Amino acid sequence: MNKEKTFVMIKPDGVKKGLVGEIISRFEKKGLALLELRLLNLSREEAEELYRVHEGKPFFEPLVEYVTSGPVVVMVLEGEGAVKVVRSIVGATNPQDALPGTIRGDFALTIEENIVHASDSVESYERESSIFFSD
Ligand code: 3AN
Repeated sequence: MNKEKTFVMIKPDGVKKGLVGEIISRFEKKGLALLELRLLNLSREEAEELYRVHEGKPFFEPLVEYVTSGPVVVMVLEGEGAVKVVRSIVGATNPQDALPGTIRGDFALTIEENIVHASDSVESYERESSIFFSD
């Protein structure tokens, strides 16, 4: 058994396009359990902390501006191999490389607005989820 947790954020474009239900439904249908769920507006500090690994890169500032531009939905999902399973449901970072059937493959066109963020490791999950959820 390799039951683990992962963190997902539906970005402002996902919320604006009315995809919250569709996205959560894909995770639920796969068999992942929804442990935490919040709709909120990210502060600049929260956005900078979430994307800390990208600090100094040319897309960092536009990325922070973008994720603070409207409401987002953050959640914690749990299940067997959740980190890897969720990344495969989400699809490649660049939606132009994301396969049809993945969230980015079906609903996004550009890397700047790629609908969802999902943790890339258990360590990232722990750091990212602690920004929004205690415990
Ligand atoms: P992922 O979200 O698939 O884990 P990361 O962590 O490499 O991908 O990137 C985080 C976010 O930064 C992406 N979701 C995307 O919005 C943005 N991003 C990453 N690479 C680029 C890039 N080359 N140009 C513009 N934005 C980027």
